[in-house]
Amino acid sequence: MPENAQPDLSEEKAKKLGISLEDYLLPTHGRIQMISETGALLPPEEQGHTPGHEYPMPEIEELLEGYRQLVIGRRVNDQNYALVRQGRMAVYPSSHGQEASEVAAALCLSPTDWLFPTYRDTVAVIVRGVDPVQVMTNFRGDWHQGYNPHEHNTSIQSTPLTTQLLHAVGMAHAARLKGEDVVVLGMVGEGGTSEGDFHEALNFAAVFRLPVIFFVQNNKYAISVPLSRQTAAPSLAHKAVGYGMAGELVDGNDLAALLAVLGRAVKLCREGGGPFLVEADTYRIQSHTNADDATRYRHSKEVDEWTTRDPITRMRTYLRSEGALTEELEAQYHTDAEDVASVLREAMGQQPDIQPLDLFDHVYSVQTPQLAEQRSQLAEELARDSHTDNTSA
Ligand SMILES: Cc1ncc(C[n+]2csc(CCOP(=O)(O)OP(=O)(O)O)c2C)c(N)n1
Ligand SMILES: [Mg+2]
Repeated sequence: MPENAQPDLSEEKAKKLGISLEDYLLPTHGRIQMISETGALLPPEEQGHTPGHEYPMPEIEELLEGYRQLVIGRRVNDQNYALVRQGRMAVYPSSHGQEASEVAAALCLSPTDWLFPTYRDTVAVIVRGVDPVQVMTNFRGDWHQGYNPHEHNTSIQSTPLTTQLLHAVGMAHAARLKGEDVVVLGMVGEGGTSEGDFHEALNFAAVFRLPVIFFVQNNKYAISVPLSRQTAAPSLAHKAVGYGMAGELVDGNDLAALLAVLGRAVKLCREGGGPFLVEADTYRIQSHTNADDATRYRHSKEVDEWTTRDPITRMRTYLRSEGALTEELEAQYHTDAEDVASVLREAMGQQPDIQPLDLFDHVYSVQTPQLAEQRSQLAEELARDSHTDNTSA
């Protein structure tokens, strides 16, 4: 074996479990789910477990903190959606209905791990600890991303589809070369799995056995394009086996199942058993963004069906029935959520100080002649406008 090659731990694990490598790598039959849509704990035989795909229930404390973040995440989604409609923000891709996947993606990592989110994953970024106002800077049309990725080991929210997975793999490879203990989680939509970058990222990560979790939120639509036009595979999690990595399909509206599956993937990645592909079966309840009218390509009946699988009511019912979620705690969580919403309203109500010429300052260290020309054209235009403003005042 070449000196820098990693051992294939999947093969060892499969052998220990007495199952074939394929059975270890392929997702479980069906999907992993722990809490039913009505909030009841499913009996073990209905949780989707097969040998090599067994998951213990997360601790109640972890679920309570997850639930708190769900409540805050839903409030953030709905507040931002409203701010866009009031014209106080340019655009907001809401993850309403997908909050369990968002929260679990952030909570499964340690502060020293790295998260690579997409434009959809504002809630995950906030759960990582990034200031919500800084996060929203990007969506109000300011020129910069708004937060420093190194402060919370959370990359910028990627808008070019799937580029973030290549960056995630690069980060994991660099950390390995530097001898650092870092697990990387890259988020992507099901539409993003059709990009060439998806193949390149997964193949590189698998060949070099990097500690990366590819977390696909299958919310059934890529703007107006449905899942059926995206893939003919039995599930997106099945794609893993072709690369030689393990894949798992999990109920993306079940916080408990998500924390269990992602938690195990993080643990195995840390031990050298990565990479992993995890698909969350979820649904985008609202429009793609405010620039989209979802009624033109899907029926309200479908949305209604998914609304009954809401991740928050389900976890609330479970935690109440366990006696863990008291009325005091619940009131506290709602106060926490209102506090975040009011900070967002206050900040987004302020006019940002935008200097249009800043656009040219951070692209090249030495500007191209074309950019220099455009800059001076814009400077002239701005000077003309301010002159007109002054004379008309
Ligand atoms: C490389 C690239 N191609 C096209 C687009 C335009 N675009 C923006 S969002 C989107 C749909 C992506 O769907 P999906 O990956 O399922 O993520 P979701 O929006 O559902 O979270 C497309 C095609 C883009 N941003 N980047
Ligand atoms: Mg999608």
